[in-house]
Amino acid sequence: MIHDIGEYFDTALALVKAAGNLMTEHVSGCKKFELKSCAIDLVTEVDKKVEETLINGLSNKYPTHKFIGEESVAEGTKCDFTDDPTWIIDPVDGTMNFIHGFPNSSISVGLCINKESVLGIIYNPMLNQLFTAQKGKGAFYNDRQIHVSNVKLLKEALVTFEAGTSNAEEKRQVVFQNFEIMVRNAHGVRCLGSAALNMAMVALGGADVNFEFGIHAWDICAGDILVREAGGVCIDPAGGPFDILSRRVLCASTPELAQEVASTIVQLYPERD
Ligand code: LIP
Repeated sequence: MIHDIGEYFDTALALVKAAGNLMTEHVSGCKKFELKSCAIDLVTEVDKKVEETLINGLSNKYPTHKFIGEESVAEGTKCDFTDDPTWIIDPVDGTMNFIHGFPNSSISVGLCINKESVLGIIYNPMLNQLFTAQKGKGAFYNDRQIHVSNVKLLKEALVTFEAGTSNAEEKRQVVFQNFEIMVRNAHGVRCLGSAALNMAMVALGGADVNFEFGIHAWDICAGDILVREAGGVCIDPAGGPFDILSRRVLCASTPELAQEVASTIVQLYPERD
């Protein structure tokens, strides 16, 4: 079957932009939320509404396509990843930020065909930041083409990573150890509070490397193609090939930097998606 990626992209972009209005109604934060797996893993009605809007809009137009959405999986839908066209959706990536009114959260939508991401959209409506990529067509920030930096050494790199949404002791220890390693060895460290926006910053060249353990496919699907189309690399944090279901990601401006970080950090292997 021939897939019109450009047409899929246009449809998804229109839906994502419209869904962004559901978020901007809460620029000062969204104080009503529920807990999911633990006290720092959160969901709001807006997360659910954005996901429903995107899945309804896309499935009406493409009834044979499949979906993996953060909130549907949280509510018990199986995370079924096949060769079929599969939309992977994080309706609000950075829910903690969204709740507090810290304007770093995004709608992150990727489409995989034959298990490879072919388009990605990361939209932060709070700051009007739109990052997009389609396979073979480059990566864009608000319609301007973007490229990763040329940084090859950790000591010259601005690094982003996160404490994440699990407060399990083993995870916490690894975060603390890697924080110390990065503060000692990198040029600078930042935490944006949105895995998708962290990856978008690598694509933009504003940051040079990002890694995280415990993320899910919906946090990184769009970011993966965005970084690659911007000329960067996306790998497993131990240095091997990227695996979208592994709950592990490392993306960087150059392969040299990616491998240096992979060999420097303490590893964690969460249960797969
Ligand atoms: C979260 C990100 C956070 C990251 C977590 C998770 P959610 O997404 O915002 O930055 O550390 O691993 O990906 O739960 O807000 O969609």
